[in-house]
Amino acid sequence: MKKDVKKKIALLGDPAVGKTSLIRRYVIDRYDDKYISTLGTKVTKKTIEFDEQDTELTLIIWDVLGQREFRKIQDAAFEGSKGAIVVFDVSRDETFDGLEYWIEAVRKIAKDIPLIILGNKIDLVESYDTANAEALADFYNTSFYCSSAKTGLNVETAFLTLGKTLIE
Ligand code: G3D
Ligand code: MG
Repeated sequence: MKKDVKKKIALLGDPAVGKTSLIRRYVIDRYDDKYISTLGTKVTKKTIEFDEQDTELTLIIWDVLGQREFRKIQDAAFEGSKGAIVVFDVSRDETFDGLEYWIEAVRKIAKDIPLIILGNKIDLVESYDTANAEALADFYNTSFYCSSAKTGLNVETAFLTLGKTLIE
């Protein structure tokens, strides 16, 4: 019989890095420029079939509000999370500096859960030096991808990679 697995994951990162857009791109395969700010946290579900593992994985995706002053709401979102996608915006360096805050915050609550680091909005820059992001990913023992919610680049890859880790 097929295994039915449900896992909660969280998307986090500074405001406007593209968390909500990435979820929307992944779940309904659409990108919308006219986007309404996320209020609090929002939860979306997406089911992935892993035929080889004979497993159906339902990701319960928490869209975590990016303002750091909402720490209590964030902690509630991290509670019980089995994985996280940590997002920054490659066109705004200050959002890269924010990664450490987010990773430490999620690790404090959800401990050593697997993480994926995404440098989003890669469509906005002509070139991007990934050295720092790769070093950070190494430090936290995780993977780093450049992504675009706009073009869809690496969006599915990020969720699938995390999902696969969660059923292993
Ligand atoms: P957040 O949920 O992290 O706060 P949003 O971020 O998903 O709301 O995105 C913030 C803004 O960045 C939105 O623009 C959105 O359209 C844009 N955006 C998100 N991802 C990408 C991307 O990959 N490429 C580009 N070019 N833009 C992106 P607005 O104008 O609505 O503020
Ligand atoms: Mg949002």
